[in-house]
Amino acid sequence: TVLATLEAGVLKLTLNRPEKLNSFNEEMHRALRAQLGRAHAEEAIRAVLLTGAGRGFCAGQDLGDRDPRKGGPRPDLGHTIETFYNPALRLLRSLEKPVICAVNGVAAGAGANIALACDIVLAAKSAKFIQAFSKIGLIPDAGGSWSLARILGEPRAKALALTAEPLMAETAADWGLIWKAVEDAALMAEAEALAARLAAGPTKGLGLTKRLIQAAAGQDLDSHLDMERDCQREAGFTDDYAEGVTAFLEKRPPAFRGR
Ligand code: LHQ
Repeated sequence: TVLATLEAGVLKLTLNRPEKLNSFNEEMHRALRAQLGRAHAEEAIRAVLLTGAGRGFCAGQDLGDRDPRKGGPRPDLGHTIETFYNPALRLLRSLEKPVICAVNGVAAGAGANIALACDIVLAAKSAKFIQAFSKIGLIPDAGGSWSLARILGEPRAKALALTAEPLMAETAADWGLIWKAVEDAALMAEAEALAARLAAGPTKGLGLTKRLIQAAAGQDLDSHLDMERDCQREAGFTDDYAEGVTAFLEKRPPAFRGR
């Protein structure tokens, strides 16, 4: 349910239940979590590229999995979130390597919010983001109520979440919700080139940069300046920093090794 390839430092993960628009069943949850765990553990992985198979990116939770018409007790959605979505979100955000998301088609519900949790989001111009939750009586999960409010502010966050109106990729980019909207036919090539470029980068420094930017909204400038000092100290001890400066002085491109 998740195709994984590792090439030149890029772990490419393709959500792969195209007949259900790559909505999450338990098997896909487990597969994604295993791959994200692997991205943390393996030094050879220096960037992650997340995308979807077929015409959609991801339609969120597979709603066929818990059909109320079948009767029985009401499902504990908090349990699903605690077991699957929250760990995946935490793994994505805490991974100190760039995560690129190529939103190849519709991203709905938790599928939209998993995309928004990635570091750099490219979307096909035909793709749309739908906070579908309110249509079925739920709240935006997978970090959505947090990221929408933070990125867009309350007016747009509330309107998107309360109405579930689709947001086209170009508007999402205009609003700063994603990095850019690209022509459908160019999406994968552009996303792969970006992932390859970042995978050849100074991984430790990129990871520390991600850590800092994510921490910014949660602390005051004074604390943040201390954190920058500590992170820069750590970056300054890396082989890649020595290589970066050496390459600059020798007027040649750097050969970073990710440590
Ligand atoms: C699907 C799904 C889907 C199953 C398309 N499930 N089959 C929820 C509960 C539990 C725990 C915690 O978290 C959550 C978080 C959530 O994610 S809640 C939100 C769940 N997602 C949605 O409500 C979105 C439902 N899907 C849609 O509204 C539409 O499918 C969209 C707008 C995504 C795409 O529309 P279309 O392009 O018109 O495609 P379609 O609706 O015809 O879908 C194609 C097939 O995929 C179809 O199956 P079929 O057998 O009829 O061809 C759909 O039933 C299936 N599918 N999403 N979430």
